[in-house]
Amino acid sequence: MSERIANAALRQKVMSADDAAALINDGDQIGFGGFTGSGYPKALPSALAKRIKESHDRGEKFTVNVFTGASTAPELDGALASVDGIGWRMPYQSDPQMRNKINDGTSFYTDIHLSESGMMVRQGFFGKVDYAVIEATRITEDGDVVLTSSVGNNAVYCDVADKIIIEVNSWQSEDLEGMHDIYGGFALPPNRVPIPITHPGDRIGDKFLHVPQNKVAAIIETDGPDRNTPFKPIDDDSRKIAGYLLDFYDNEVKQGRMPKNLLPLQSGVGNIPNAVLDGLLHSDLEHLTSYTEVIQDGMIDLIDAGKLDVASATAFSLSPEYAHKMNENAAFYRDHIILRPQEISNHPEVIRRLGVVGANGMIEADIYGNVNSTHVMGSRMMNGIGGSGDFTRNAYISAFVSPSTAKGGAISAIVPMVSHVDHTEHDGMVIITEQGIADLRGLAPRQRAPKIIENCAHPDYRPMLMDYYERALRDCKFKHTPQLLGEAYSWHTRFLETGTMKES
Ligand code: 0RQ
Repeated sequence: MSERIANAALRQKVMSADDAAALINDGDQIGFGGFTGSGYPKALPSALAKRIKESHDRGEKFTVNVFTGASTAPELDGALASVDGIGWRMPYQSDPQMRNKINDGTSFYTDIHLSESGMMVRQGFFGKVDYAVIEATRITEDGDVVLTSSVGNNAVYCDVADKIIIEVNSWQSEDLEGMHDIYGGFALPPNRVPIPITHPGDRIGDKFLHVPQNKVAAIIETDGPDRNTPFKPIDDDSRKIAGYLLDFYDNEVKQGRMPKNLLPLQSGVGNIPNAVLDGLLHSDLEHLTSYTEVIQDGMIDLIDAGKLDVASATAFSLSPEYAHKMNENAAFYRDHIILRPQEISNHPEVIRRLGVVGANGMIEADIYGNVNSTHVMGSRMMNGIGGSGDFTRNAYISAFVSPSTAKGGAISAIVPMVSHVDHTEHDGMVIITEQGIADLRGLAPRQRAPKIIENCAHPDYRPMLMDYYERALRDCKFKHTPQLLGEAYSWHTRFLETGTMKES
């Protein structure tokens, strides 16, 4: 048995994943660890999926409700979704199987702000949580848990669940001990107190997660890696978008609106944020900080180059090469990285106080600056809102970044009216595509539309958008936000009918 379980009483609870899965029943609500493919339990979900499949083969009903931090991996979302085992799911996912089950109507999905997911569980809106299933790199002699590559909602689920199952994963570095900062000061109103973070590097909690030993129902030993996906090489459009964003930051510094080392940075994951981090690496900026959700490869490069002093997040989202590097050098990186509960990494109060500078991806924006991050053609769920709303509403500067077209040019990312709204025109401040940048701060709707169309839309769609806007301005009775309601979604319906938003 692994010496990573130092507590004698908890060592008695070690069992196989199949035996632990046998504890779980139809209808149970399970709070799983895991955030962007890091620190999720690797063995229990597959064993549970097997049990669910066997039940279904016998003609019995068996589904569970799945709570997580954010997206997980094929071994969790994929395994359970592929056997139709998930009745309901929250708060964020990005797994292809899970996405299909949401979109074909098999599973319910409640897509909520990541900062609010734990809070709502504490408030009891989702009912009783039966099991918390989390991943640890080590259990101390006192029975405290050293978490792994994500913190997510682990603390909430362990606080509220009836029973706890812990996977102790020997693939994860034991040197992660000291990287986590588990804040336990949450209370429900009217007893809330200020969260005492005034700098991204502040530590306000404990390095261990304390779990009540009497709730621990099983411990499973594992040794599998996180779902680490390699990053695609940075493409030209991403480089252009990153260039516009960095020039914009540079100008903010020149205007005296940001200090020379910028403000704490937040970025989504993907090609464009990666290009931004690469741009920062090749800039002469120093003493950068980050207050974000996920640590990605580019941030590790910035730490290595001595340009990023500290990064605060709730999880890693690293390529296999960088995950290996983290495992080898966690003792060094823990001086520069803090992993916090997502209730804190994404907390509006802290984001607003620190003046975080955010940049997130989008599916589409409309000519007035409303943004859709989640639904393709208004109905098909892509991933979820994730933390984009937490940051966008509260950041000092909120940018949305996207190529100006999708699906080989058949879809314009700038449309007359977004087919679903995640971020209203009141929240986003800057829109950037490879065509250019529209700084919308302080602009009224009629001042925004020409700017977004001229600066951000693809030339193939620019005349169509301008034509729509000019006719809306002429024919709409009310001139504040002119729309032609009978036509506003014609771009989406044309795509659904003909396969392109372009007019024939
Ligand atoms: O589809 O995979 O089939 O090729 O959407 O698009 O351009 O690769 O961009 O990976 O950055 O994702 C908004 C989904 C963008 C993401 C979204 C299709 C496109 C492609 C992916 P394929 P790209 P990205 C921090 C904050 C919400 C969560 C968030 C997201 C696929 O950024 O999930 O921000 N955001 N979290 O073809 C139809 C359009 C489209 C479109 C793109 N207009 N119509 N399809 N696509 N635009 C991070 C966390 O919270 C963890």
